[in-house]
Amino acid sequence: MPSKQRILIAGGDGFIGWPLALALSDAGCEVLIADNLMRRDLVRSVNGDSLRPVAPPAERIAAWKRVRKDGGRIRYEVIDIGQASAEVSEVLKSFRPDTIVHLATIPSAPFSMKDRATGEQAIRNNTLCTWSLLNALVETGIDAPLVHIGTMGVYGYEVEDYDLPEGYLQVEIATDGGGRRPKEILHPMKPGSLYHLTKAYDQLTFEFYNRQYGVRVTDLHQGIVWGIGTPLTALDPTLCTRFDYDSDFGTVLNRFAVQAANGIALTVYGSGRQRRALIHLRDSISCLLLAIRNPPRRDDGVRIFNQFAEVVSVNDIARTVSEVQGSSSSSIANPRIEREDNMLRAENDGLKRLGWKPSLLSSERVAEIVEEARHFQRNLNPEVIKPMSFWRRRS
Ligand code: USQ
Repeated sequence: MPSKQRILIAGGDGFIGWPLALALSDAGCEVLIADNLMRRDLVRSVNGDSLRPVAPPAERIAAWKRVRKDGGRIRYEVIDIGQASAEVSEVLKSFRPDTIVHLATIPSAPFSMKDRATGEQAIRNNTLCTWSLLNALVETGIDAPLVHIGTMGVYGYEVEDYDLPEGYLQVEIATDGGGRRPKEILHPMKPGSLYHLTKAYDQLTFEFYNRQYGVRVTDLHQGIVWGIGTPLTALDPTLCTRFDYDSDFGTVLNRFAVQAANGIALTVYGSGRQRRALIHLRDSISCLLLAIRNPPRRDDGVRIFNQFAEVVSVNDIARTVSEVQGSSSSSIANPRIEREDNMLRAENDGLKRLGWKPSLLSSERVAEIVEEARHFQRNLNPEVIKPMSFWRRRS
């Protein structure tokens, strides 16, 4: 375990960042959350909000100290990482992290495709946050590995007749003189939204900083995260993480659970045959801990793992939710430009080799989400259930 490590979580106020902060603190690490609290405002800007109210950072940390009794060491600093690169270097110099976890991302594909302003905001924030953290590592000379959450969406959702590798593809190229030689290249990227495009850009940025400056990076290409908590967030109501269900910031399974709990027909986009990778929030945290605990060597290049437990279709998700809480589905004209008959196949052995045991979609876990959604029914805004962002150009 990375016990006693000093860990900077950029974006530690978010859906994954907060449970990760708890898990690291629980393991004896000193945690500094660096976050501009933007996620809270962004969700409100689309008239959404976490279904289950989320306490301000200071209250969450106070609750953790109460629960832990030994004063679990988490601090937070409000900082706009993408806009304040000089301050980021100062934070690194004073905190001297052993590891940086980079979650400072606007993570929503629909939000990034909503209009010009949100597209620009997603591109600016995501690319500059990545650059700012890498720049600070080089500028300060601090030799801390960086762990980043990327996305399975960088590969694109096509019909392939091979398993997507973990980041890199072995190819053979024709050389001068008619020979052939093997070469390892980043798997071609086919992002399906501006958000996913920023994650593709991140890959090149990591390669550059690793090759030029030896920065050690683990890029975790994560699938869709479902679930609403971990054993640690469940210790006290104030420790809960976000539960977004709106069509911009909620992801498909959690959204369906909220819809089912409220008697709303499940919003299956298009045919529902889209196949996607899934991972439960608890597993996402386990994988992050493993990546922190096992940093790459300097000469490993950028390490990429595919972080997902299983591949399912949107219809499979709707079926599982309906089994838990009888509900109908309404086929909604797909607001996205995406293949509805893709065939996702991908490797996910790297994290398993480090010891991860994936947990799969189960009625029990889905029932937990439905139950929580029912409990907070009074907070539902039905206006934000239907798609609010569209990929197609509108006149
Ligand atoms: N979908 C529906 N109905 C809904 C919402 C979504 O049918 O009400 C469909 C979408 O059309 C899509 C699939 O479900 O085919 C997944 O959509 P999503 O909104 O759950 O997830 P996505 O936009 O792909 O993005 C999410 C996270 C992102 C992460 C990504 C992993 O927001 O941060 O990177 O999942 S992945 O999908 O593997 O690229």
